[in-house]
Amino acid sequence: MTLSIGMLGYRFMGKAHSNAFSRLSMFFPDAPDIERDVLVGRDEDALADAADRLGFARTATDWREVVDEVDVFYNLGPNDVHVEPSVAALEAGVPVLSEKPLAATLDGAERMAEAAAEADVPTAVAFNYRYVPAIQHAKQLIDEGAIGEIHHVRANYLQDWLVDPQAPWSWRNSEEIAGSGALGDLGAHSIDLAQYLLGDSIERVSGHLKTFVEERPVPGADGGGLDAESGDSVETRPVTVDDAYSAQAEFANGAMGTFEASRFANGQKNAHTIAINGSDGSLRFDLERLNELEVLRDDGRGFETVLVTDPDDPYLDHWWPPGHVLGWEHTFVHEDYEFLSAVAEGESYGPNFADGLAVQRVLDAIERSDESGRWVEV
Ligand code: 4PW
Repeated sequence: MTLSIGMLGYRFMGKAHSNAFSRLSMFFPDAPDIERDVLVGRDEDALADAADRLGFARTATDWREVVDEVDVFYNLGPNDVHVEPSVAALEAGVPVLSEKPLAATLDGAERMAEAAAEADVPTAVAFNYRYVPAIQHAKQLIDEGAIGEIHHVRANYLQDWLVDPQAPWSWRNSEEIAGSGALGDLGAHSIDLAQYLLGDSIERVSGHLKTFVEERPVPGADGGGLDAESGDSVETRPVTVDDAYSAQAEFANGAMGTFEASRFANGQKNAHTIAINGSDGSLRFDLERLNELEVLRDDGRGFETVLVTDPDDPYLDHWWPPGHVLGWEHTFVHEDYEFLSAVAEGESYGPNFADGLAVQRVLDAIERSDESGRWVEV
């Protein structure tokens, strides 16, 4: 059986998933066969060029015409186009992977989760950092009880691509398109990781959002984004989302969470860290050193840096000999392997749209807390 793939979006995430598709048959021979069928976008020339580079057989400028013609639909567009195409695909019985956050609004995320609950097919929300082998190792340790009862989780996701006030505007700066800023783009990952690792949900939060620069130059032909050059346009567009957020959280089992994300953390490029303290030990992870997990056990030896690159570590038997490290792009290979296998086998998959909605409820609560100046229930 060959699964035909339709993919909306061909920039950053489009490249990441297309790269993963190319690696699948080479490194995961038991993955289902796939065919890159149709690439969807609005700009015909850019789309044709992208289809050529990313290996798609055909293109379409209207998702409505193709969403029911494929076996799997990848929705990698900006957040405001997650809802309609994904719901239409699910109504046609087509499994969907959506980029994160699940939607620009809580209402949109609820619609997606409802459509997923009604469709008898797997859905996925692209929380790719669950697929870092060191994170899966951390999950195993927590589930085995190696660090005991969890008291604290502390998660930061820090970038600095907007610290220059002349960094150009992009869709990530628009509330209408993105929903929120650092909160949804970065915080969604931390919140998902924390809830996943602890196997617990956040019940109430106190949040603070901040926008440091209120308008930015319109982008040049290449658009704005994480690697855009500073703009010199005198024309500007308003920034209508947060540049940074912080939040305190309480988990159902009583654990305390502290969260922060920023696009103004000067010198930090993609520093996604999570630390967990339990009654019998602690764990520390930093995405910029993603092959390592720092582990404190109850044996008096202090923190030990464990290199998670052995063949018996998660997914490592598919790659290279011990010590031959993996990178950011491998998380997408693992994610697509698991999702496409679930689709081929007709099995359930997680993180799915229900997990995406659970994160979206926390994002929404953090915004409500910021507005009211009080702790709020999720
Ligand atoms: O995972 C991260 C995202 O959530 C990415 O590496 C870049 O920052 C792109 O969007 C956000």
